[in-house]
Amino acid sequence: MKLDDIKISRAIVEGYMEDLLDYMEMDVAIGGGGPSGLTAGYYLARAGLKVALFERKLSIGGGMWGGGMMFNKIVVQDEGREILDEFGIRSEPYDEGYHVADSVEATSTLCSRACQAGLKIFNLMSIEDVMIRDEGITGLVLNWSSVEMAGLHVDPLTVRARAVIDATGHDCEIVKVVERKIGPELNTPDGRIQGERSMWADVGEAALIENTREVYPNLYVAGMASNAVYGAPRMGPIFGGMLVSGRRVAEMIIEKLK
Ligand code: 48F
Repeated sequence: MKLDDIKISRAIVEGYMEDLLDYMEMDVAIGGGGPSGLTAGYYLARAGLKVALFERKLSIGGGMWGGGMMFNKIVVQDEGREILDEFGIRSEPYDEGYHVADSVEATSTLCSRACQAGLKIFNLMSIEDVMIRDEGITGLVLNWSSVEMAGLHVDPLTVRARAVIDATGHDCEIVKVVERKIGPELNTPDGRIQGERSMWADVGEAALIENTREVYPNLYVAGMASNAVYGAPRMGPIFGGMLVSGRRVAEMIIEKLK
């Protein structure tokens, strides 16, 4: 077969533009492709919702690839193992209630299974703002990460969504934008971001599920962003809570939108 370079380029541009136009309007937009965002995307897509995830970096997976201090293993507790099993990610029991998985297998499988369930991932895009209307958050304001990195002054584009999930991790970037734009109106004790506390796996993991909530109309927090917004500890390389938080936020949104 003789290959035509222009045909290859045309296939990429046409395919991408088709996807981008298709996802100008969707049910759920997820910010951040770490374990909580990917898990949420998997369960939402499996429930038949139209859902896209926007990730700043080239690679998907957030803080899961590196395990703990670059030892590429993650630990989950029993509740997290259920979700690893659902994805077909292998784990080994360690001590009672602890399970160890290979972080590369875990991350790549989460990503692959979520895509195959119907989650659309746009990588290399950064969420720089949100659309705020009377009824709450109605969409995301996006730009290429390369524009952000180069410090170029280029205006962004918008996509509409019925619900948005902030799964941007420790920095809770979407909630931060909302706080900056509207002041102390968040669904937290004083309307503001409470800030992440120091590492304490036991307390952090327990608080995470409680903190996976709707923090402003149509804006939900999942994963580490939840603990950062609600003032709970970080938990280091135990990942069960991230997976359970992703599933929990999906259940909440499915219940609301369906
Ligand atoms: O940090 P991250 O993995 O978030 P998570 O799902 O999981 C946290 C754990 O990895 C770990 C932990 C476990 O105990 O504490 O840290 O809560 O993934 C967040 C992703 O969001 C992307 C970022 O590049 C990362 O891949 N991200 C952050 N801000 C933006 C963004 C933004 N403004 N636009 C797009 N992506």
